[in-house]
Amino acid sequence: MSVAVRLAAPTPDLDEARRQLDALGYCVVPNVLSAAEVAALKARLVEQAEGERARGVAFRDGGPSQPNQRIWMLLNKGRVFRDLMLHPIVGALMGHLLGPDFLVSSFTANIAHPGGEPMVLHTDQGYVGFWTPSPVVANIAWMLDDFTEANGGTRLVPASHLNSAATPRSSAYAPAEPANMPTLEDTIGAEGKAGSILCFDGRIWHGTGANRTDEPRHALLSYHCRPYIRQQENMVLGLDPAVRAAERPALLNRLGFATWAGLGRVESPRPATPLFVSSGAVGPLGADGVPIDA
Ligand SMILES: O=C(O)CCC(=O)C(=O)O
Repeated sequence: MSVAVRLAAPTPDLDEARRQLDALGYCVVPNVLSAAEVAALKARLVEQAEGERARGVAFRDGGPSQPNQRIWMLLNKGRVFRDLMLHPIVGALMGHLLGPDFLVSSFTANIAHPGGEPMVLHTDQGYVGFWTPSPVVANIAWMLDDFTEANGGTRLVPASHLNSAATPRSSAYAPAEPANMPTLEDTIGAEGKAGSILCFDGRIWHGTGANRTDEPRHALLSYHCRPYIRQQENMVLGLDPAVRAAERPALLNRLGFATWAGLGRVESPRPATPLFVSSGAVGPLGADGVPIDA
């Protein structure tokens, strides 16, 4: 790295964490999860990952030998994951970056196994196609193992969220001009103990690090967006109907089942309740109000 960079020291002080997010684009907050919570999340994740491999539906990446495993749509894969999306830290940090009505865009896991190669550097809102003065998406990486430089702790380019020159210039998911793109040499490895979170602004350049140890690095990735941005996981199509029927309104609202400024509605823009999971779409009617084929 050619110039000295300021690093975000892990902090339990959420005001300081928010200042670091603004100035550097990321922060690490320790002790967000207890050892028991980490153990429960990790046990469910490891079991699910094994199950997806056994069933032949595992998604692998992390280089040509594809050692890493991604687990998608965690919202369908255990109450322990759904509960996490209502953890107070989510509101405290996502609310700061994205406003109070942010949504869960996707909730996934990345198990970075030994031999995993660094992920291509990217920003999580590259598809927007222009730099935005505030983030429209943001991420929390929930550390279920210690994150270290050696085991693939997420690599970030500090303060790159403020670098409008390194923004993709097309509306597709395209890289920035090569001259402006950061390289791995510009990155630092985020470190923290299991139970910490790494929170980062959607404009910051980052990617999974290489895992040069003998142990896998387990992380949950909750990706959040402003309420007018399309979610990465399609909750309407993808959320198990049994989960939707049983879940708490607070969670369903955060998954996008409430209208926002008239968006996401079915029929009236003024639903009678804040939560508007409509099963009452109005079909073709004759002038007398009786359903017709049309
Ligand atoms: O696994 C990580 O450390 C980060 C993953 C990431 O950057 C991504 O999925 O876009």
